[in-house]
Amino acid sequence: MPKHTTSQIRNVALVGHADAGKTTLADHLLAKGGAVARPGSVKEKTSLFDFDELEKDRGHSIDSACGRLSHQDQVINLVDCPGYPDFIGESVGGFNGADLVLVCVNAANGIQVNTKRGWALGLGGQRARAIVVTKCDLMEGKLTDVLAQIRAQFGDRCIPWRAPEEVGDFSEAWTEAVVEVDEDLMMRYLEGEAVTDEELANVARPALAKGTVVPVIFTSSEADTGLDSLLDFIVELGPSPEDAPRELVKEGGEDAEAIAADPAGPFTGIVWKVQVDKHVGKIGHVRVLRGTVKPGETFVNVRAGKKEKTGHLFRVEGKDQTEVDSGIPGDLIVLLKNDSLRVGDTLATQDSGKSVKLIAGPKPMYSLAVFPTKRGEEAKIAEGLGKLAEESFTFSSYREMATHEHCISGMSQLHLDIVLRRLKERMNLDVETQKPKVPYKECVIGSAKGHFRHKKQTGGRGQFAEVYLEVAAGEPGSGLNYEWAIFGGSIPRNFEPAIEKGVKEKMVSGIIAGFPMEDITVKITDGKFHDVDSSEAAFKMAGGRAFAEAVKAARPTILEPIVKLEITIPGQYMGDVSGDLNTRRGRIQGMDQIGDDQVIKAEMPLAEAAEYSRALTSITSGEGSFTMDPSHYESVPGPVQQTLVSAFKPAADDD
Ligand SMILES: Nc1nc2c(ncn2[C@@H]2O[C@H](COP(=O)(O)OP(=O)(O)OP(=O)(O)O)[C@@H](O)[C@H]2O)c(=O)[nH]1
Ligand SMILES: [Mg+2]
Repeated sequence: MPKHTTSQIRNVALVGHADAGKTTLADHLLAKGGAVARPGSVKEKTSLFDFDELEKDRGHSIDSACGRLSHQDQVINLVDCPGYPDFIGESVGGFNGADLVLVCVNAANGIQVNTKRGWALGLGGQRARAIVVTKCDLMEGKLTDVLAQIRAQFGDRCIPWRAPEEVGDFSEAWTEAVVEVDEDLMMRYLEGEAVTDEELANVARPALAKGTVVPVIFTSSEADTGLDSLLDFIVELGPSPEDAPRELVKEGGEDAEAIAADPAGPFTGIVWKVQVDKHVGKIGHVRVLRGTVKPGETFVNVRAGKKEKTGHLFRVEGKDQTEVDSGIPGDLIVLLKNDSLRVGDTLATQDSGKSVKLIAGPKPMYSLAVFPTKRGEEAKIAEGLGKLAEESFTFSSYREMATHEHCISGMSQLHLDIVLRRLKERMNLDVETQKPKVPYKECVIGSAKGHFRHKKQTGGRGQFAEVYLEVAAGEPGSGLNYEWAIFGGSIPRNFEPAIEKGVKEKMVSGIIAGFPMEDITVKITDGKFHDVDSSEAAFKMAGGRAFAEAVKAARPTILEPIVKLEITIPGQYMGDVSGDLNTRRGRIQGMDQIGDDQVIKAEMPLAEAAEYSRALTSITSGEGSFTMDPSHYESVPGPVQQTLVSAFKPAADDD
């Protein structure tokens, strides 16, 4: 392949639902472009894109993969993304690496969950999109139905491009849509003047880039139809990196500044994919946006605030790496051994305080707590999971402070299974998983007095301390409000810290159900001491026990975290979803209709939300999705409190 310039590059991501035939299409396009002698095959486990053993085993894609071909003297980089919604994070990467996204629709199955999600990912990012109808061989004679479904879902801007005859003539609609990007041309068109083919061709590219038109292309890899048209489309209408400048923004999205794809400018790039290889180490896939990268150059990772140096540069095709001598704007290059890189990072010659605006993925909503199967591996596991999180837009690993558990979040059980399998394969670390603990809290809603007299005489020096105190509910967020109200020296002041320590220890370990206690006022009112037998230890003990006694009398309550949910479902599931919310102690707060979808705003106890991801998937056959954010704490209902209290086995107090 001869050397190319930026305007000759087309970066194309293939997204859509599982089984749409994306990988097969990508393999066939490579063969069309002469990059391989004959197309690889998913079925025969020879696909250039599904090269991973796990992918071969399962017969579908798990990771995105790259291929490269040339057509009409242009270079086309293909990024094939997996279609299972569990792996949508890979499509997010594809969107961030590419300038054109092909949303693939299986002609036989029509619009599916991940077709919609793939489509929706592009909405915030102004990425040019086209729809590729695949497997048309299975639906001959019925393609107008397929098109009708696409237009009903994604709008009338979806217009066939060089479609088979049976689809009909859409040239009028096409003209109407593309002239919209050019005001003069649109006026002339509306006034009935002739618009030349050349004029139309000139506005088609900007129209696609702006999304005023979404071409629909009909293909079949099996029957070899539409593939040449698709390649023509990519090079003729698809945006080059120059047509689709990205933006640098400050945190929060302000002060947007377009990044011109200038090979002479200061280097700016975005890490759109990261892999950690057992042997090679970290592989950072970088889309060059500006400047020319060469080996041995320093750059800064803006997020990490870390200087790094490029080593040898590569490009990747399937599982093969080829060394290259430079990367110009638009190139997808690979950096090795730059350890600070994680997906979404901005790399630049100099840190300008701005990062490349990203297309963000959905927040991962399915969480598990992980535990080592071998003792002493906690730190290694946290590190390993942290590395895996660097690879994914939709996987996170974190320590939950409130429960002291190490948790991971992803899109689904399957997604987390695959991540943990990698932890095992690459780092030889085994874990067990459990539902994460709910960070309950204890508090009191009333006030009460407490008293404890600690006295022990076991020969020799005894132990003595007596404490009277009062507790009352504190302001939310106030923690412990500790007051010393001893007058007349019934307890010498030097025992004050010991009593406070006794109270604090009880607050940490919890009193009625083992959860940390919050927001309480404790007033030490009276007590007794003994010149010889009183000690700090004795007062700590007496303080703690007096506190526990007072709390038990002050209407102790368990608080649970409540989360806000925003649930998006196709309208027909409304009844089932709201019925199910009721059974999970959910409260609907509002509803909105967006297109065919219903968006439900609701609150739900976190304890019930742990299983919600699974429940919603099963009620809506995978079509529903939701986001979850912490909201506030509330008292648990009586029966829940009883269950939690009776499950608690307090540690024996050592007298
Ligand atoms: N009839 C027919 N079958 C096809 C065509 N293209 C692909 N297939 C078959 O459809 C199945 C799925 O193809 P893939 O290419 O793996 O689909 P995919 O979209 O990459 O699936 P995921 O990786 O799970 O997202 C395979 O068995 C293919 O042989 C086509 O044009 N016509
Ligand atoms: Mg695939």
